[in-house]
Amino acid sequence: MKHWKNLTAAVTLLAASALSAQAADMVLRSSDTHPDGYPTVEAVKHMGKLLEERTNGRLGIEVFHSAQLGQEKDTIEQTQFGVIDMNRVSLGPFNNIIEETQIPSLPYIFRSVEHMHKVMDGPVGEEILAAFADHDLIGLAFYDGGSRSFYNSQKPIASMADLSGMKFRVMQSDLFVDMVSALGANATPMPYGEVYSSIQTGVIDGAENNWPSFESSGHFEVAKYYTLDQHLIVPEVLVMSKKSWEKLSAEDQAIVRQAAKDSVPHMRKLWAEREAASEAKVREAGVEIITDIDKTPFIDAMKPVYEKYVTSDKLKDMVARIQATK
Ligand code: GTR
Repeated sequence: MKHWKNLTAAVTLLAASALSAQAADMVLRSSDTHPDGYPTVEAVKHMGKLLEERTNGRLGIEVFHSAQLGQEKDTIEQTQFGVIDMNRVSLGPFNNIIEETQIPSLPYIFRSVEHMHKVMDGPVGEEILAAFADHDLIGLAFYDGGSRSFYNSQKPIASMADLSGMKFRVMQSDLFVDMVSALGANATPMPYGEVYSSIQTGVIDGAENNWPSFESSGHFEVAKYYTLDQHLIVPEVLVMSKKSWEKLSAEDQAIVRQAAKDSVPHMRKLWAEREAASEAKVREAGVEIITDIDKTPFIDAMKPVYEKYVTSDKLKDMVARIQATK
């Protein structure tokens, strides 16, 4: 029921925009959960400008930010149906449907953001993008999502023992539920848009995210302790509906692919700026930042998660290639 209500709202909004959009002959409608000005939103707008320039206005993009078209899981389905043309999402909500996306979503798989860039810019990244094609989607490019750490409203957390029994929201992915359980805490998968009020009312003790999301969502107002355990460096992905893709000529498909790739350096620049600005804002608000933590027990605790999710030879090989990437 809720699903259909969301779908109806999205269709109404998209129909209204079709009447008003005049910048380009074909306007691709793109969804994002983040507010206007967030690096992912601005990067897709930048891609839209490149498209307009390169097609003399035949193609353009309109970004529906702030979850106007719904929460990520619902918008993914709508993109598969072709109701939404493009979507910028975390890889997390794809974990239960596209097994390859689980690999860069594994805790502590990347040693650093630089390591993640190297992997996702290379053959492993291309293989993961290609995997979307079996699910009515076209994987276009990866964006940055920094590193994710736990925050909560209760107490400073500096060790796994401190996490014990606490309740954390995770993205709707079984892998993240198991990650939190392996650390001795309880996971509640829920849409991003419900996290603020759930922390405020005590339904959960906290959640986990990067600096820009912790800040832009306002979660730092209700969760005053942020522990930089950096358990995840999950890339974000820009996808297109296969239905919309098939309406384009081969030439335009190539232009769309290239414009998506060309938006990545712009995104990375905006990301670095926003990370610093968000950190400053959160610190200024008096959030206690816990940096003195030994990550080794956290990393060791992830062994059963790897054993459960990295099962086939294909996935094992992918993990090995990531670990071997210098
Ligand atoms: C953000 C990410 C979003 C969304 C959100 C979440 O960092 O950019 O796409 O996945 O986290 O936790 O739901």
